[in-house]
Amino acid sequence: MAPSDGEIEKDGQIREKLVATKEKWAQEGRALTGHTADPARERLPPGQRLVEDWPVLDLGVVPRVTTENWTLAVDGLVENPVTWRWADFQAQPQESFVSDIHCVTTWSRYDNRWEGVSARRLLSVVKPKPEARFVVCHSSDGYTTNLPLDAFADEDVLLATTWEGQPISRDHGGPVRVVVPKLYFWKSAKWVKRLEFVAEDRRGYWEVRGYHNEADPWKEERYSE
Ligand SMILES: Nc1nc2c(c(=O)[nH]1)N[C@H]1C(S)=C(S)[C@@H](COP(=O)(O)O)O[C@H]1N2
Ligand SMILES: [Mo]
Repeated sequence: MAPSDGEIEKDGQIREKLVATKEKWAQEGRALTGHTADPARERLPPGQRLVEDWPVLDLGVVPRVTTENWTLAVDGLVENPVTWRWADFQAQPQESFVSDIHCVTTWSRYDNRWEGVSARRLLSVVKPKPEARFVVCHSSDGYTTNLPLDAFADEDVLLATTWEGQPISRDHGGPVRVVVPKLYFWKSAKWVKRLEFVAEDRRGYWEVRGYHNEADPWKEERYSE
């Protein structure tokens, strides 16, 4: 039997001050340059700076997800809902992509090598119904983020289990996190436990706190108007 989510323990508490600070940044439009850029011509989106390390950012609640207790439910408007455990996930074709990370807090990191199951593979298994137009990602720390189905279906979107050849660490959302390279990194859910396909858009944790619904770094979609 797959353990129910209630059994996944969590360490830490929501860092309310940090959340409040980020909400304030959204209100103030922090780091906005007012410029857009073309990814075919430039590597670094407007207002971003390059880092070599990989910062950890989250709400402060760190779930104890392991390959033993991890489950992924894919449900909502799909023909074939599934609940995958680790072995089911590993039985899928594994793919590897290299992509850049762009975080709304202005750091970017180039050339991250990820391995895992592509969103396209997952879509071919669950088969979204024609009414499905958005995906809500749910995580074991209580975090959520929303994506248009088109954005989730992009060829470089991955349910990633390794980074630079190593299992993704607990802090970075292991054992399985979503990676959506073309959008700001808050759209990439760590500790993903459920992907819900819906007809109407439903804003996630940061999207209801002033962050942009689409989150394209090249259009500098940091915050909503
Ligand atoms: N489950 C979960 N996923 C999350 C977050 C979170 O708090 N919880 N934070 C988001 C934000 S704001 C960012 S910038 C990235 C940070 O990922 P990292 O800690 O691996 O750099 O995760 C995103 N995904
Ligand atoms: Mo972020």
